Amino acid sequence: MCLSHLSLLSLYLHVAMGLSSSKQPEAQVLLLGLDNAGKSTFLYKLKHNACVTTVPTIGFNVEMLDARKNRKNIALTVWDVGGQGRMREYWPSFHQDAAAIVFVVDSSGRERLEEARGELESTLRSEPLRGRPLVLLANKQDVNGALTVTEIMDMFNLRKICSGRDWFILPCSASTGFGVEEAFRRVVQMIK
Ligand code: G3D
Ligand code: MG
Repeated sequence: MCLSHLSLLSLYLHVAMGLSSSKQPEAQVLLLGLDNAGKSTFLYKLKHNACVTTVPTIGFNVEMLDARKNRKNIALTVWDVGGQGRMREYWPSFHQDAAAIVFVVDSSGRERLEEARGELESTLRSEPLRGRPLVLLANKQDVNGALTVTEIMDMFNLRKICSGRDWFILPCSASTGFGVEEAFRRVVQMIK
């Protein structure tokens, strides 16, 4: 998989969905995080307001969402790239055209937080993503004992690793829907 394939696929999706001639502003959003963080659940909750039974994403899911900003419609393409180890090497291919990053963390999985922190840090070091806004979702807040936003912010040293970009962290539960719309609003607000 390479960038040109992605651009072609994106173009194909726009044509297929009748958006190619709409002159509507467009933006691509990257949905990242470890496997099992809740990315696909978040995406389908947002898109269909439904709890869809997810299977580990092999490759990627992509959805188009309509948003409104400054009284204009924006067509958002959200790429949900598989988080499993072998897929992570493809993440950089998706960086080029991303207007914003949404990084999903499983707040109930303390044992993988360090791994998630490391992945976020290396994502933010990617040159094409320099200055791109980040929304960090502290997901699975419905689980007893889930880490709070403040705890994750401290553990990830977010203020430091996000210097030079707009960022926001917010609690959510992709499966119940708590925080999902708010997360989307934040993303739209931050897109330049
Ligand atoms: P991924 O796309 O990041 O790999 P998925 O993750 O969206 O496939 O979700 C992985 C598992 O976490 C799924 O459970 C899903 O239902 C669950 N999940 C996602 N978001 C939440 C949440 O906010 N709260 C809780 N409690 N669970 C969540 P299964 O059991 O299907 O593997
Ligand atoms: Mg998935």
